[in-house]
Amino acid sequence: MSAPLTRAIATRLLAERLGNEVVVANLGQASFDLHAVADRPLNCYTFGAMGQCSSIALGIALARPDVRVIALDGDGSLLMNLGSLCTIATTAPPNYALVVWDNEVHQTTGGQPTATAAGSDLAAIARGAGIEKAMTVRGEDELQRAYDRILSEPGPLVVNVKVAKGKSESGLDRDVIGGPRRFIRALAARGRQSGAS
Ligand SMILES: Cc1ncc(C[n+]2csc(CCOP(=O)(O)OP(=O)(O)O)c2C)c(N)n1
Ligand SMILES: [Mg+2]
Repeated sequence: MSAPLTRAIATRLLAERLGNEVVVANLGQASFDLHAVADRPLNCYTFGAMGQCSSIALGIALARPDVRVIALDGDGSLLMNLGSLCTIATTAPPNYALVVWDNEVHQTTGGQPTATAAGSDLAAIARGAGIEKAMTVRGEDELQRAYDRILSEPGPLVVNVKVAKGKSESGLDRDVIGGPRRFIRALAARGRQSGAS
């Protein structure tokens, strides 16, 4: 079996394909890696609010149906807010995709195992919540096919990505005012169009 994907590589593979999509990143590792490989004004980094990444991205997707929104969540964080999957299924925004970096640990706080280490299957839980397009991917080829779908198909999609354990090699200034302000301005400047692109 080939070595598991790293979160940094999976993030870079997405970043290489981004256009005008909004990307909302989970607190900690997901934001550190996204900032390191592809800092851009349409990235929304989150701080402190464990569990809220999928919901913040959902709110943006519902408010701006003309913009494709991709959330980069963590397994531990999504497990803290599983009801979010039901709200995603109920509201079903076609411009929404949830990617989960499933490293089976709370990496940011020291690597405590999450329920996915014991077999909980976030893609199956998402399907149970009513999201039909929910899958688990391993390896670069499967991941690229999932990105094809995220960037072209109507959502909502949930893509649970099995990634290796390990800390990001980068950090991120905790600029809780300037970061969101830059994002809000960039999103406002992205004029409204007739459909998600
Ligand atoms: C409500 C709440 N509880 C706990 C924390 C501390 N905390 C920050 S990140 C984190 C772990 C996140 O785990 P996961 O979503 O799997 O992301 P990873 O660190 O593995 O990338 C924890 C417990 C917090 N910020 N907020
Ligand atoms: Mg994790």
